[in-house]
Amino acid sequence: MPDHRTRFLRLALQADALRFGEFTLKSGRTSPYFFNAGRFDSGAVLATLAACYADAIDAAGLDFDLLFGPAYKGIPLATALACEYARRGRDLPLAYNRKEAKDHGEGGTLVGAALDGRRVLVVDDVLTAGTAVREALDLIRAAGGIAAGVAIALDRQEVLDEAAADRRSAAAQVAAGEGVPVVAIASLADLLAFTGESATLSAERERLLAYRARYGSAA
Ligand code: OMP
Repeated sequence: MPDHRTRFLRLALQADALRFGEFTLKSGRTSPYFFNAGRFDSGAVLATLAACYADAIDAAGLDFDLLFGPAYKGIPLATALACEYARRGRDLPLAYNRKEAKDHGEGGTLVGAALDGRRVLVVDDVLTAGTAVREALDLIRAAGGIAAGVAIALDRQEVLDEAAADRRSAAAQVAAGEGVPVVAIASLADLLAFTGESATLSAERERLLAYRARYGSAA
């Protein structure tokens, strides 16, 4: 397992951003695990996380020239990543959106650097069905930006419809449908490998395997 995956999963468990139990997802599915990026709630933790994003993005060789953080959880993630790239000698423009349009002051829903003509990388927390990421890509294109890719922390590797023949993951469907690469620091497969190496997480691993058997993608 590449180092950034292990570092990320350890950090997520330590920060309580990755929890085991019983959780209801946006899709209505009952999941034995949940990823809450809101728990990356200190400067040091965000800096460590941002280094994991940068390593995953660089390993994938993504080509982009602006970072975009979708409201709300993508905003600190993209911001921390911009700081990490600056630390590595690359000063990237940064933008994000508001959930509600502002009708006074500068107005609008977009904040930060102009997207027009730029190759934009979306930085978000987790992908299940891909709805949140698709919305961000639509926003970027509407503002004249060029969608260059999506970077997420965790790819849950789920199918859209458990009864359908299409066993591609939602992330693979976003990549194919939107024509952009989708890169994750880690995936459910990585979490399974990680729990497989831990003596204390064997019961959790069994529940993850059962969940994957029902909702997991083929790849
Ligand atoms: P999709 O829009 O279905 O890809 O799901 C992304 C959203 O799901 C996130 O922005 C969260 O609101 C939520 N979510 C998590 O934050 N963590 C999880 O582990 C799972 C979900 C989810 O509901 O699927």
